Amino acid sequence: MSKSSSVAVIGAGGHAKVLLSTLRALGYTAITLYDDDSCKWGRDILGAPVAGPIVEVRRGRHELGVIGIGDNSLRRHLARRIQLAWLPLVHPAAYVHPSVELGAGAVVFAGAVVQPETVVGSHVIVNTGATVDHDCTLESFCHLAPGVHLCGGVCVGEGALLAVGSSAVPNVRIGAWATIGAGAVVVEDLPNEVVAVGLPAKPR
Ligand code: JB2
Repeated sequence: MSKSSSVAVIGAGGHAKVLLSTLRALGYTAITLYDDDSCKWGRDILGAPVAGPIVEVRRGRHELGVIGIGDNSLRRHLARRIQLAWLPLVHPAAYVHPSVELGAGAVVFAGAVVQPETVVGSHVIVNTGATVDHDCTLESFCHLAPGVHLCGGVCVGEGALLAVGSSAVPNVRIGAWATIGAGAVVVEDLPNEVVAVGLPAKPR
């Protein structure tokens, strides 16, 4: 896809700002943001306009889109509701091995590393400086916050949130929609929807 393609960013908060910087680093110039907070309409973020509410994205006739909202369930809701060609994005200062499968709308930010034969699902966030070793599976809509580290063979379930600086030993599974607290270390499989904190990470 050409770097002159018109790109819609859904959301205009902090996550959208980092996405915007990633799009710019990749050379995209025609970027428009949409957000349901009316206070943001008509403003610009890092020089890109916030055109109006999310429902108006259809009018923009954008060729590509990316969801710039960190909340995992809201990202899933929007991905299901909006018809756009969702763009996977890798910041030029990230390393992603060529064998990695990247799903629609997945984003890998600056300083992140994704090693061979990992599978990254749709609308996943691999945030700043996170590392994912070989043969991991990141299911759709999960989010690895800045500085998360996963050893090889880890599976992160759909919609799970791994907070800043958390990590996982090899071959564990973190359940869907689980929340792993900041700095926690996962050393065994964790069930769906659990909230786990500490070292070793234990359900709360
Ligand atoms: O329920 C909602 C809703 N809640 C927030 N419906 C709709 N349609 N929009 C919603 N929003 C919009 O998402 C708000 O209007 C706001 O513009 C945006 C959220 O911005 P905020 O800066 O609060 O969060 P973020 O998602 O951009 O960033 C979070 O996630 C990132 C991954 C923050 O925690 C960041 O620090 C983090 N890096």
